[in-house]
Order: sequence, then C-alpha cells, then structure tokens
Amino acid sequence: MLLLHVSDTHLGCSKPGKHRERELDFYEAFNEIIDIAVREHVDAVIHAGDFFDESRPTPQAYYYAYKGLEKLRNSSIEVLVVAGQHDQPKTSQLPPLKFLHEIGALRLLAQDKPETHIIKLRSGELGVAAIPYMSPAVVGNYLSSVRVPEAKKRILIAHLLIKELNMPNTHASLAELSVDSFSYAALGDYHIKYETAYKGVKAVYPGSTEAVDTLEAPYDRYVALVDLSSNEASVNWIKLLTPRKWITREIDSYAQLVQILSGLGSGRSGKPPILYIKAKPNLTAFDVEKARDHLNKLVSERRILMYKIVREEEKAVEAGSEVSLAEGYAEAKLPALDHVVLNVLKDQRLAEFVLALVRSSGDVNTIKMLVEQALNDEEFLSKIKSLVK
Ligand SMILES: [Mn+2]
Repeated sequence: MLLLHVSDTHLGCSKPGKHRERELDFYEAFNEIIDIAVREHVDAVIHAGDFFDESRPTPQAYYYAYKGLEKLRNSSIEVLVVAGQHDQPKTSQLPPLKFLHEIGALRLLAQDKPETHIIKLRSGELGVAAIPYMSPAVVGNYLSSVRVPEAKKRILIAHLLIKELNMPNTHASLAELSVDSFSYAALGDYHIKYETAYKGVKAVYPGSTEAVDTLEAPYDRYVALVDLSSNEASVNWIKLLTPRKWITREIDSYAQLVQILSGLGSGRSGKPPILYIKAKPNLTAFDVEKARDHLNKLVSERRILMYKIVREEEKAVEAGSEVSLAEGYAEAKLPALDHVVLNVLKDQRLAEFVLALVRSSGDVNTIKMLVEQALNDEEFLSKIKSLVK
C-alpha cells in the first residue's frame, strides 16, 4: 500500500503580499503533488490539513482544487483529508472541505473533532484515526476518546504541533497521541519538513508546499511517499521542483545589496525569486532610496518577483516585529478586453459592435436594437460578410 502524505497546501494564499502571480505558485505546487501521486500510482493522497488558506476560498481556489482532485479521481486515487485551522470557519458557515466532500472530490475524515474510519483502498483496507485542528487548550480532553481503528494497516492523521518540536503552543506528545498504536503518523501544521519516530513508528511533517513567510523560506519543499507494504512504514522524500525561491539577506550598505543581486539566478523552478532584505541599523535612508530604485528596476525586468526591505523594530514589544522601509512588485498586466477585440477584428466599428453585444448580454431589447441597426447599414453588413469569409 502506497500513500502520498502532503500537508499545508494553503490554496488561495498569496503570501507575502497580495500578488496574483504568487497565488498561482500555490496552485502550481498543488498540481505538482497531484502529478506525483498519479506518477507513483499511490493508493491515496493523505492531506494533513490547511488544504485551503481561508475558510471562504475564492472561486479561483476552488477551481484549482477541483481540477487537481478530478485528476486523482480519474486515476482512482482516494484523497483523505483532515481540516486544519485554515479550513475551519469561525462561524456556522459551511466548511469548504465539507462541500468538496459532498460532491465526491475528496474524503473529509474530520472537520472539528477526532473521528475513526476504515477506508477501502485499491490494495486493501486502511484504518485511520483522524484529528483535525483543535486549540491546544481543548485537544487534551479529546485524545483519550480517539479510537484506534480495527484494521491491519492503521495510520494517524493529525493537524497539530507535537511537543517534540520544542516550540510554543504545542498540542500533545507522540506518547499522548498513542502513535505506537499505528504504522505511521501523518502530521500537518508545522510548515517545515520534519521526521521523527516514537517506539519505532515514524511521525512525519512534510511541511507546506510553498513557504508563507521568511522563517520557512530557507527550506526546500517536500512530500512524503509512504510505503505501508511491510509492518514498518518506509518513507521516501520527494522534493518539489515548482516552489519559488526566496532570497533573504541582511545588509548594512547599498554596495552589499548590489553584490548580492549580481549573483541573482532564478533557481530551480525558473521563476524570478522573492527578495527579502533585512536592513541592519547602520543602513542609511539614502541607501534605502538607492536600493529601492535598483529593486524596482529588477522587478520591471522580472529578475525578481517582488521585494521587501525591513528594519527590525528596536522598541518592539514583540520579538521579530518589523517595519517595512520599502516594498514593490509588478502588477500583472492583463490586456484590456477592448484592446483584444480590436486586435482580432482589426476594425473599430466591428469591435464596438461586438463589445456592445457582449456588454449588453442578457438585455434582449438592447441586443435587438443593435442587430437591427446593423442590418440597416449596408457598409457595416459588407464588413461583417468579408470578416466571415
Ligand atoms: Mn498551515
């Protein structure tokens, strides 16, 4: 039995910033993992939460999600998902994963409390204990009620932070999660690839498929190919090729920035990188101005996608607070409809006619009027006739 364990795809995210092209990066990484699942003939894709970036995804996020999931369905690959905090609406509205579950695009195993399932996969039964995101304050009350599935092959899927990560706001230890009752623990929430084991059972975070902030930026992105054929799960890491590269540096002079930029490559994915510059205290306002001009030029030449220059706030209440000194990115230039139509028809009057028809779609009276006018205009009719020819 072969599983592809992925997590934190955050579909719809465009961090850092609200750049349209950056949003596409997340869809592209999602497509890459779909292609890997198909290529590797896995029985199922295990998604450990934060499928979407927001609990009210845009039609665009739904579109890319559905297109990818449809490919998996056509290859008879099951998709088993637990909800992360980003998939959980704060109010009583319909959770986005519940909708995808209802239309048969994926299987939502747990939305707001732990659930146990037995799933029939191509190569046999898989028992799953599924734990969605819950706040660290309440998760402890639920852990004792998590039922270990009665199946030969059993995995745990959970969206939470294990105590072994040694960071604030963790949820539970691997012992508290009874990880040794399973063959594998598929974890999500932590955005950096991490692998550990408890009593010989592997517990794995594949990490997010794209970095969402500078802390995650230095790490490569992975998915875990998990073979459950024998009693002990074996994990093969597959590195993703599409994620965009970030360049994060600290500088104290304009000259230093120029030096960093001279070695600028677009990296493995061929996409212009995201540049994130931390200004040391002695970087002058004049340096920042020069840097901004230089960087705006690189953005317009598409040698970088976007940049941000920040200074660490000295009197910051919170450690790590930053003040933005300069930032920039190129707006995606979409051609205007008028321009496209004129380019195709190569005639001002014809273009105006077509645009008027398009803009009054649904308004039958206006369309009738436009067509009548056209029918009574010999010159215009001959233009249309020559166009049709
Ligand atoms: Mn996440």
